Amino acid sequence: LADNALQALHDEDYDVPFNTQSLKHDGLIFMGGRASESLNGDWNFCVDLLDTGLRQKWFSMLPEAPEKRCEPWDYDPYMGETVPVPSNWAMLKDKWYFFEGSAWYTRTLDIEDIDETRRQFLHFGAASYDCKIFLNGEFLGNHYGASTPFCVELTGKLRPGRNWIMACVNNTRTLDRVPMRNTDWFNYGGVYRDVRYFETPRDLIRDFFLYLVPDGTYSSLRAEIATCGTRSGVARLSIPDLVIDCTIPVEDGKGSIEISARPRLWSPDDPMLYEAVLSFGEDKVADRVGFRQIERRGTEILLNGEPLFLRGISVHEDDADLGKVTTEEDLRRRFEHAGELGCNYLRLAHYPHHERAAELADELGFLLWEEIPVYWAIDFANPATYRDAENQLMELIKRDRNRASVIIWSVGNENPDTDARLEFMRGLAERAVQLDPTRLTSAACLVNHANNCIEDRLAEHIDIIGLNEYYGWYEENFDDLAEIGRNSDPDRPVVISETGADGVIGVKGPQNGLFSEDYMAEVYRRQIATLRELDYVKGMSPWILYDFRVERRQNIFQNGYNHKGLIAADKKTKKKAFHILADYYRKIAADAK
Ligand code: GCB
Repeated sequence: LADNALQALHDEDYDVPFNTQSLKHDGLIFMGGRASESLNGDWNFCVDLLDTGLRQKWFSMLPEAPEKRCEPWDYDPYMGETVPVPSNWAMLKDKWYFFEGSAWYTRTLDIEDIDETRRQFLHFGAASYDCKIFLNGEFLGNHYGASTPFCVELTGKLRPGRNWIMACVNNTRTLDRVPMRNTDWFNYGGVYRDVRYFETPRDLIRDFFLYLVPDGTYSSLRAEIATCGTRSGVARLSIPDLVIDCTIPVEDGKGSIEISARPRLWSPDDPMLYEAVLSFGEDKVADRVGFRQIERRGTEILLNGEPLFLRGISVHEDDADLGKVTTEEDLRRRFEHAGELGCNYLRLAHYPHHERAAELADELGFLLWEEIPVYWAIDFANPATYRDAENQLMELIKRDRNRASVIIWSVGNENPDTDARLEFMRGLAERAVQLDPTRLTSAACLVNHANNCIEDRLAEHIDIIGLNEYYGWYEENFDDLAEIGRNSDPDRPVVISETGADGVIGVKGPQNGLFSEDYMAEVYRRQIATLRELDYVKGMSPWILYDFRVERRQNIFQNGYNHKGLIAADKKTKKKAFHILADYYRKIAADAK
């Protein structure tokens, strides 16, 4: 990574500069199926609202038995309360439900024989929002961003036998973060994805990007690799089912090759994946990769040269009981419900979801929109905020760019059209294309309400104009939607990235029906009737598959939930609007055949 991930903030509070040191792991994000030891399970835990731990240096306390200590202390990192990792603390105890601040996680890492010829790392799937890592009292670095993975290198720092890992995780909403202070999803803190320990040879593969060359001929693959350690050498790539076994020269830590091949193309109807194995010296990684081409031409979106309509649904990743902890079962249920709706596409809003989501979409045949949390207002003029956003984008892309299912990188959602925002988000869109020429870019853009038309200066810098519109809900006058449709003449595809209404199961709602299931169903009917007439609309992902928890919604119908789900928070009960959308999607799919 990425000095980008490390921000110089509030250091003056402490005599150790916790935010300015680098996580020294040579940019390792791509894991490629490496063997690892799980460090999930019980970790010692303590919330620390006042950041006493950083001031008193709790991380440097020795794990002595209390009876041997001769100075008073405020916390026992090595004993006392434990929590499971992965978890979100809000879901564990009532007293932690609204806690925002620092919390300390501690556990042992026992390694009898340290192999000095190898490198040792920790891998965190995600920790929200920033995470300072300590090993045996030494500060190793700080990762920013609540939803992307990171590694911490331990090489040369481990001692034989017992070691102590501490993580100080902080989910305070601040002005410089991405997202900033105001969101419409719950601020779940904690280490909520897997933590793993793994070793590599000294010379290792840190990046592997394999794709169909997007030139319309479907006849060659390109592999780009990055290594660290010995600067030059030869890597070997094999894709047995395509009878490919070739070498890639590596110089200055980089190598690439183009290979003639005509793979069976990946699509939702035929989600074909090929096993690819890459080795370099003693290091070896593997991945299952699909090959496909996604492009836009005029207002069309084409998959493997064929016009495509995105029959989608937006999803958050939180589950009622576990917060943002994602299980295989949750993911499979999400895709199953999307399948019942007739979807070929999901918008994974508003932040990077668990990496298994895209792996499963690859296997099951769903297209995905992936997004970083450049959400509503953030501090667009702050260079540190940009570095944080760019780093989250980079980590997401490096994690998922071998996933054929992912067709869109979204660089933001509903951001005010200011000069600073334009600069910021244009920069992100350009960065996405630089890191990955095989996908489209998008963002949820704006309507100009004065002229009633789609108008956003960002639109010319992205491939697909995402549009969140809530006619029938936040915008009362439904006829405006049809007028916007008539007044707009976009030169590229529009995808309705959100639309919807709150509907509470069993509630009749106030007089005009707001918050009732029937009113919600009516909004869906009218939305579909209007949108189906707009030929530049090439897809939609209404808001949202499930009702979800959020702090800001507290009226008597909401009770801490956003009720725009087509399915209630129990993840079972389907609302009327579910069936209306399912009928529409079935019809579109039938018409396309
Ligand atoms: C939006 C946001 C989404 C909200 C939704 C709503 O435009 O993008 O995060 O949850 O509206 O329900 O208001």
